[in-house]
Amino acid sequence: MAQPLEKVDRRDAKLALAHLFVAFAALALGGFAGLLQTLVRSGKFELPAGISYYTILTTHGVLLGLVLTTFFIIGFQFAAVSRTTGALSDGSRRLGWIGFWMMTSGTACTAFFILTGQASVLYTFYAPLQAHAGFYIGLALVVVGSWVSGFAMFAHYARWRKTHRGQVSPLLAFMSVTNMVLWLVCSLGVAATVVFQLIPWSLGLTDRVNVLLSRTLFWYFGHPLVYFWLLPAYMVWYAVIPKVIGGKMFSDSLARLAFILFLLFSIPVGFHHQLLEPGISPFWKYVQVVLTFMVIIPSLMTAFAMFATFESYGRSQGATGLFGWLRKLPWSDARFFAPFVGMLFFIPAGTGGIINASHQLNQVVHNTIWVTGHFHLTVATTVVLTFFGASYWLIPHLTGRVMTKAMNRLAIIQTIVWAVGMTFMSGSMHFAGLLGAPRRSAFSTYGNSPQALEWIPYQIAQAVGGTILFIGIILILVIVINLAFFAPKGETEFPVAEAAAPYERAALALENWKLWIGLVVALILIAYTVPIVDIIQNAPPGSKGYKLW
Ligand code: HEM
Ligand SMILES: [Cu+2]
Repeated sequence: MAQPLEKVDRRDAKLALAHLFVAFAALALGGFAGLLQTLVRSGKFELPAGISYYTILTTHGVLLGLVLTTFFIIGFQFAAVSRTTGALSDGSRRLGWIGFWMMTSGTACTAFFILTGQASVLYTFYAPLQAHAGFYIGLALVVVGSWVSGFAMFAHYARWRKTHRGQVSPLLAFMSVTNMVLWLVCSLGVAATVVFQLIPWSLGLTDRVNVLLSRTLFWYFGHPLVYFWLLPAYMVWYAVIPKVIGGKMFSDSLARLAFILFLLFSIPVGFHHQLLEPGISPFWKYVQVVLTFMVIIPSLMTAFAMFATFESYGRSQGATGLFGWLRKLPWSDARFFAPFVGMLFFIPAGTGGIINASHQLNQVVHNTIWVTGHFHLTVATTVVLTFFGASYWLIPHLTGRVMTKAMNRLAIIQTIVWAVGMTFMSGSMHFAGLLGAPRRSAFSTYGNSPQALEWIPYQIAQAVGGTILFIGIILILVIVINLAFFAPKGETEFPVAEAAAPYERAALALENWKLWIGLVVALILIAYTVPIVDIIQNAPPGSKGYKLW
């Protein structure tokens, strides 16, 4: 007899779906802004009606970098937790909805001030650029709302552990909790600068702001932020993809260890974004760069585990030779194909990251559009394609529908369109950056100076890529709307892989949260205490706010 499918509770499904809808709405608006940016930067197009380039760029960065990611991740994790550890309690679900509405109203508030041109400070809102206080207040609501949702997940996980003493928790629940711990610890930094520095300053309660302190607190958050984006993609790779291809997970304990290493080494490293910032001693920059490079270990562990899963599956299907197993993979299944293409893009993306974090090479690429090229490979391709791939089973699972063959084919096309568009756009950003083209600049030709004219061919290629990508955005929206509202009714599986070997005892030790959180705090104190005391004690007079747009 067929086993009933293990499903996300219907009430939890609604909560998860609400998050996904906001995420895809952000993708629609933010994607359009992205298209406009590439057109402006080609030097062949100007924004109508006096709209500022920086308004558009702030919209794009906030909606895609902050809103799309956070909403998708929290929605996905609520579904993953409910699927693997059972329906949320009424209390946890209520917390989830409170978190959702706080984040949504915060987003609306922030978006209002951006779109009315009162907050063109870009998504990093670097002081001394000063936005309307409503921009920061909205952001604070988004962050605090995400904490409320995090507490809902923690409470649910704690309840599961109480009723399952001595058992190893399901992998997806463990990973979701790890990611929310990472998020909670790092977003304390951005909350501190927003609440204690930027809000009083933008309200006029204080006149001046300590610029270096606020940037340091921002990057204390900003680097782990990228791991907060990446870890849910890794959840899909480790715990879902092996099931999608019909194989088994290479090792459950290895996956858990990798997540713990990401938790340890993604926070005490923010200075690698401030390598060219005066006021931080080279010694502390060096310490944080060394810690940065530690993250290569869990990254290579992940790459190894994924390819081990693929190869063992292929060989179990009778593949021979060095690469024969490649032919056994389900290339025509979009649930596999989209995340797999994401993985491939992570190879150049990660390599670029090592370049950025190296002090000497950083001087070549710092603040050039190379950096923008880099994170369109990491977040806008690896992460986003994995999220798209997850949506192809998650949305129909939650709405009680099935993906048709036609939609699957469209999803394969979507993936190819995205890969081609991004190769053009991100590739030319990398090259133009090496030639010195700045990022975040409304100017393209700089009055036809010879140096700027060298960049124009790349910026035209960038616009070609951006246009192809925008087609990709339309395709994914068509698929998502179909899966949510129009696809045939039916049951879709939420795939969760089994480990190749039964649980190892090591997995239990990896749930020693006191130990891991203690280590996280210790590493943060080592990396940040002395420089932050120095930044506060030896601060120059603070800066007044500037509105340069
Ligand atoms: C249609 C697809 C997209 C296009 C055409 C596009 C285009 C661009 C361009 C041209 C810039 C740089 C502008 C400048 O520095 O002057 C940019 C910045 C950025 N993009 Fe995208 N992008 C797309 C999708 C995405 C996605 C999916 C994400 C995130 C998930 C993303 C995140 C960002 C961020 C965070 C910035 C930085 C904004 C800043 O520097 O303040 N983009 N994008
Ligand atoms: Cu970083």
